[in-house]
Amino acid sequence: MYLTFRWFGATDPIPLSNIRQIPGVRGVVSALYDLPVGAAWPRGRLERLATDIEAAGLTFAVVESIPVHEDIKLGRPTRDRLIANYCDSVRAMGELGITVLCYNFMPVFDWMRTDLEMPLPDGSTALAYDDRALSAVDLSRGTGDLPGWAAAYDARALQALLAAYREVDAERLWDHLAYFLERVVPVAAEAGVRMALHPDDPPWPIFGLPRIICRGTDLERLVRLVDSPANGVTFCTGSLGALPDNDLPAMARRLGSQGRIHFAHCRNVRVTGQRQFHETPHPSASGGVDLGAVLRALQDTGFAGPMRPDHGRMIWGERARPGYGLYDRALGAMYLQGLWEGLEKGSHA
Ligand SMILES: [Mn+2]
Repeated sequence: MYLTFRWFGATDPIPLSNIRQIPGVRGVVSALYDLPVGAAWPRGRLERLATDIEAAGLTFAVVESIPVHEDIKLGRPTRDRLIANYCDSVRAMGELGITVLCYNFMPVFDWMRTDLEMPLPDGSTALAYDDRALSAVDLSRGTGDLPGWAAAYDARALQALLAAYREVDAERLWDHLAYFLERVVPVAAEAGVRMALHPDDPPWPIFGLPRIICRGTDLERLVRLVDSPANGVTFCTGSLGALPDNDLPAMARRLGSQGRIHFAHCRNVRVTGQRQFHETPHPSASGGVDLGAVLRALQDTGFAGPMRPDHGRMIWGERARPGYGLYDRALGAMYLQGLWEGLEKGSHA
């Protein structure tokens, strides 16, 4: 593996020069954030972003993400034009040598939390989710009461979208995912880009919307939809780890041995009840995910792709985008590479 770090582009308050100073971090995970969903990404824009990253002594390793337009997930007739745009963006990535694309297929909302600043006993704060708190949110007034989503949709647009999804159950969503991948994966393979589907976060349906990438069996089904090495997953330990039934090391071993893990997101969570969890520091001892066992599985299956520390807490008084401060993610980067080195050296002892 090689270590990467997410950076939100020129508007990110964390400069690339700071990321460059985290030992071991070689790659940057970024995207074009100001384009409308569904637009083809101009190659020149992507190239300028790559140039900025390279000027800082880093490489543009992963695009996270090119968002999938809701019309594709809904299977609307407009999807063919939108998929053609998506393929253009993938080709642009390939031409610039950016080889991994992290994306997701969650209806309407991707990540969801009910508290962005849950205090932990050590005085830090972390992102948290409680299904009971989520069911108390009234979406008839739009997304104003949803932490992190306040400006996403007005009430009318949201209600129209939710109504459209009443026709789309989980199996229909699988059909739409297959339709999308059958068209995009061959283009990605040709372009030298590996598609890495991010699991649903949290891994269960919310607001009656289907979520289909939640368990090991879902990931296996996904990679079989289009049987190509370019059709793989982002192995996100925090998303998958919110379901106690998920045996993460076993899942990593199975998918890794098929060569279908193209990107690893590593973080830890503590499950505190039924569909209730909060994020924790990265080390295994801090939460419910055995990162040591996951990294060993990745190492045993020869994982050579990018890995990044996923969400961090807010520590040392930092104010930043929820989950994406510098300090705790930098600690995570140090933990992950120490763990990796220890496993590597231990296995050669
Ligand atoms: Mn993740």
